[in-house]
Amino acid sequence: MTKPISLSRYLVEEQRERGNIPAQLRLLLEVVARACKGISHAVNKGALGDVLGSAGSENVQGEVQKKLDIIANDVLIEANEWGGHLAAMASEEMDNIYVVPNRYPQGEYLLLFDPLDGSSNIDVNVSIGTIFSVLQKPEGSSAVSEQDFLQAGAKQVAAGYCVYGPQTMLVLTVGDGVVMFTLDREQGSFALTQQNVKVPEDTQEFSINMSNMRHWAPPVKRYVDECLQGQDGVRGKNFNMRWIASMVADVHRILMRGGIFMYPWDQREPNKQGKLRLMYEANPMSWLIEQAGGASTNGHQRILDIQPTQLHERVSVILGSKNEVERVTAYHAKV
Ligand code: P6P
Repeated sequence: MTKPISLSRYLVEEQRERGNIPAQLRLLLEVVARACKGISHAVNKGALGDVLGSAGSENVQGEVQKKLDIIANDVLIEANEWGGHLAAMASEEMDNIYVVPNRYPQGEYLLLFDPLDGSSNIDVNVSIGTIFSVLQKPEGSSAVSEQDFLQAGAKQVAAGYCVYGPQTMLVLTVGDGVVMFTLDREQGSFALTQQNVKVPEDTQEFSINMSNMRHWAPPVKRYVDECLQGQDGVRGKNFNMRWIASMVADVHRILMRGGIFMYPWDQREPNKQGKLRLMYEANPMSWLIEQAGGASTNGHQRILDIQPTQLHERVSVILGSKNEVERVTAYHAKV
């Protein structure tokens, strides 16, 4: 097998061939990748390091923060603030945006992240991950503000995640398809292991937290009921179900073999659009899925077209194999 190329070489050659990764964006992606290596190292310590358990604080979502949530957030802030490629950062773990301090030069990009998604899985050794999204600071805006972040997902210039599983893998798009890198711990760098990732348009695998069934809206209940009826029902085929309760792990599986992931609006908190956050979970994952030939809606519209009004706003998410997402979305249209 020929030696896989490194992330750095991939980014340089992409810029040379397609001109879609300017130097500052390449620096940003390499810094985020290096930060993810550091987070992977911390995650892998487990009980051998003082990294498990609760941090004794809550985030803006009102969720108890795990120690690793805080560690991962700090790693990303410290890795990115001095490079001159960013104007500001936003994180699930911070109420407000983090403006690059005056002691460092400000750049043209905005970085948003969920530093450690799937935290409830940390203490039980199940895959978790870092999700990130890159926007361009709007032209002409003087002092960077939260308003500058409120751009539709279609405006992203890069998006990706790092999944800390049996392998640590970095998955990335800059708008020219999806590529995957595997962390080579002997080299200490990410090696290109998959290009031109494609999500099959059909699937026999759905992913949803079934314990919420009684709270779902009718279109979601109809879709899942039909899957459960199997080959004797209207779908004429049997379905499998997976729910890892770690979006990064569920989305990675879908990128690798297809499937449909749903965290839909439900009646538990009717005033909330959903559980997942638009800016740093749904948008980056939706772009990756679309770049791999899949689809992603909130049941009514393409997620990447949603104009955000708040930094931490939530959204209903239905993403994955195109034909299945279109079916669920069509069921919503018939209500
Ligand atoms: P539930 C993790 O907390 C997360 O934000 C996603 O990664 C995951 O898909 C979802 O929440 C799991 O939610 O309600 O099944 O625990």
